[in-house]
Amino acid sequence: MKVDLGPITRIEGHLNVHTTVENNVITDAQCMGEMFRGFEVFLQGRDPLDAQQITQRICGVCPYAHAIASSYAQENAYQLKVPSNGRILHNLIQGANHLYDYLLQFYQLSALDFVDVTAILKYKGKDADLLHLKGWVQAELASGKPFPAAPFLPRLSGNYINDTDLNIGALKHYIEAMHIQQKANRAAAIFGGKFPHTTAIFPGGATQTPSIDKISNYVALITEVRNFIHNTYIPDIVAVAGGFPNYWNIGASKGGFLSYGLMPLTSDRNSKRLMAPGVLLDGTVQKVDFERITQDINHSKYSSPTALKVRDAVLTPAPHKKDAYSWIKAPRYNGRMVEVGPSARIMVDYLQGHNPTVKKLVETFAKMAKIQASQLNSVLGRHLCRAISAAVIADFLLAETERLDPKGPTMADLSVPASAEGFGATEASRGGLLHYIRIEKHKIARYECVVPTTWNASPRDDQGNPGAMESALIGTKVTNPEEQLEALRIVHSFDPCIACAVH
Ligand code: NFE
Repeated sequence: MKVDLGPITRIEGHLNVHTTVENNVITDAQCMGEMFRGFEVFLQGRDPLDAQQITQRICGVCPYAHAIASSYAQENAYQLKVPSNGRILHNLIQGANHLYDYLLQFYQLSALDFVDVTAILKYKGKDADLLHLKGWVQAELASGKPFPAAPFLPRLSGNYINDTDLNIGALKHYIEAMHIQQKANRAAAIFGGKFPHTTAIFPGGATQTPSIDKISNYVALITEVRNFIHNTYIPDIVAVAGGFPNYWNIGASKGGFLSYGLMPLTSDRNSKRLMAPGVLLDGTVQKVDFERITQDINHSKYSSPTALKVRDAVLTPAPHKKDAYSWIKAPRYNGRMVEVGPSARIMVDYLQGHNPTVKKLVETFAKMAKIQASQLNSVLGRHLCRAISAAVIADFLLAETERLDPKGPTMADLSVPASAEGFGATEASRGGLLHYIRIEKHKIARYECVVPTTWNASPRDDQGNPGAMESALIGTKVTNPEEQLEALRIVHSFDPCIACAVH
C-alpha cells in the first residue's frame, strides 16, 4: 500500500513523504522538498558583504547560523584576524539562537506527538495560561469545528500519554516554553540588534559594543533559559523517554554521522571548538575534508554539466526531470550517506572524548535509560542530544560573557579582495552547515550552501541509496498504515526545515 503523508506539519517549509507499507512495515520512503528558491543563483554578481545578510533570509528559524557560516567563509577568503570580542559576540548571538530553537523543536513541534492535548478539557485548576487554553479549546468546540484544530494538528491515532496530570503538566510547559524562547531571542537581540535577521554579525566580528549593561542583561536572560533547560526541558525529555522507551530503537538512520563542530574557542576559526568536528564512518571518527563532499542530483530536480563538488557545481532547475522527486539535492561524504544534527554532533564529540560535559551527560543518561551510546541514533536519541546540546551551550555562553572586554575591538579591519574563495562551516541547530564563497572582480562569482536538512531529507543519491531520513523510515513497523504516527515521530525527531533544505 502506498501512502502520501504530506503535507507534513509542525515543521518549517513544504515537506512531503511518500511511504510504501507491506504487512505494517514501511518498505520504502521518499522525502520530497516541494519548492524551489534559488539563493545560490541570485547571490551571483552581488557585493560579497551582502552574503551574510542575504543568506540569513534562507530561514527565519536559524538565520544566525547562516550569518555565521557566511562570515566564517568570508573570514577565510579575506584572511581576517578576528579579535577575541568578535569571536565571542558571534558565539553569544548564535548560541542564544540555538537555545530558542531547541525549545521550539521539542515543545511546539514534537511534544504533541506524545502529549494528549485533549486532556486540557479535564483541567479543573486555576492557572491562568491553562484556563486560557481550555477556554480557547471550548470555544473552538462550541463553534462546531473539529478538535484538535491548528496549531495542534496533526493528531494521528496512536498511543499518547494517558495520565491526565502528566498531560496537563506538559501543556503548561508547552506554554512556558514560548515565554522562555522569547527570552532567548531577546538575549540574541542584545548583541544582534534584532531577531530574526541580525545586522550585527559581520565577517571579522560584530558591530555591537559589549557594554556592561548589555552583558548583564544578556546574562540575566540566558540564566533564566538555562534554568528552564535544567529544571523543565531535560526532565520532560526524560519523562517522554520513560513513557516511550521503544523509541530508543525506532528511527535509526543507516549511514555515518557528520559534525563540523560548534563555536570556536580561539580567534582562529579553524582551531579548537566547544564541540569537536568529525565524520563518523564505520565506527571511527575521521577529520572532515570539505573536498570530499559532493551533491548528487540524479533524483533531484536539477540538471548539471559538471561534477557536483561544492566549489564548482553549475545547476539548472529542471522541474520536469524524469525520476526526480525533490528540490532537495543529495549531499554525500566520500559518496556515503551521513546524518547531521544533534545526534551526530554529540556522538562525534563523545567518541573523541572531547567535551567533558558532553561525556558526563551522555553517560548519565545512557545509564539512566539503560542504553548504549549507539542508540543516540534514534527518535529519542535526537531529542536527548538536543537537550544535551542546550545544556552545554547555555553554560558555555554564560562563561563566554566573562571573557568579553568592554573596551576591546569587536571587528577585524576589513577589505574585500578582487578575487578570493573560502569555506565556512558551523553547526546550525539542525546540524552541519557549510557555506562556500568565490569572489571574482570584487563580486560573488559563486556561492554554495550545503545545509543540514539538505543532508537529512535528501532523496536517493546517484547510486540509488536513500537519504538519512528515508533510511530511518524504511523498516519501521506502523500500527495504523494509513496514518503512521511512528513515521511522523521519526520525521519530527530530525526537525526538518525545508526552507533551508532547498534554499
Ligand atoms: Ni531553516 Fe537551518 C538549522 C540551517 S536547517 S532551520 O538549524 O542551516 O537545514
